[in-house]
Amino acid sequence: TVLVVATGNPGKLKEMQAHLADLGWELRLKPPELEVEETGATFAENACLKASQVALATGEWAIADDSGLEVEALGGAPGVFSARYAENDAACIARLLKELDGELNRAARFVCTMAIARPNGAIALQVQGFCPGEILRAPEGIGGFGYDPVFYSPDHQQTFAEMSAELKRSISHRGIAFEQLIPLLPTLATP
Ligand code: ITT
Repeated sequence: TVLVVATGNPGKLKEMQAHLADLGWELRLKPPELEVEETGATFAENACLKASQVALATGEWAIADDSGLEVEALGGAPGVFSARYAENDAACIARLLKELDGELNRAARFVCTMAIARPNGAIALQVQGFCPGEILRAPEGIGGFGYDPVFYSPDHQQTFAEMSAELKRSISHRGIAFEQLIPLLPTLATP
């Protein structure tokens, strides 16, 4: 069965493809011209919007990920605005570090909501994963994408950008969401 991966973010796409590899589904990329406006107020609303609209437009099953960083000292910002916090990843990190300048509370968490829509656009399932961490005062590491260089895991004593892709997959918000999603996939359709 075809499953369209409804993301335009290359970093996310790579991780989603790795999580979904070898499950028997025929993964397809979202047509690049197909862009969904994220008008929802929550990760769940945006994930469902993206999955539904891409499924409807392609007539195939679709999976979407809406994710972001919630920083305690910023009242949960940037949250659903994580991708739109600044022009690009480097500028997003620069803005975050500036907002947290002098702040001692560095607690944060990554959130990931994943939704799967049927070919008719109906949402078939939705899961959510969280990963706690701390925001460093300067970037460390070159792996991953987005806020990874400033997101430090106290458990593993490294940032998401310093750890291997395998370790990130096993502990990240996206990994935790996939842990819930993967056992449910066979109940939706035979791949
Ligand atoms: P799509 O909607 O096309 O999937 P997007 O980048 O707009 O791409 P989101 O609206 O879900 O996706 O924004 C998520 C943002 O949160 C993303 O751009 C990163 O800045 C950040 N983010 C999410 N997961 C991350 C991760 O694993 N590591 C670092 N940053 C992450």
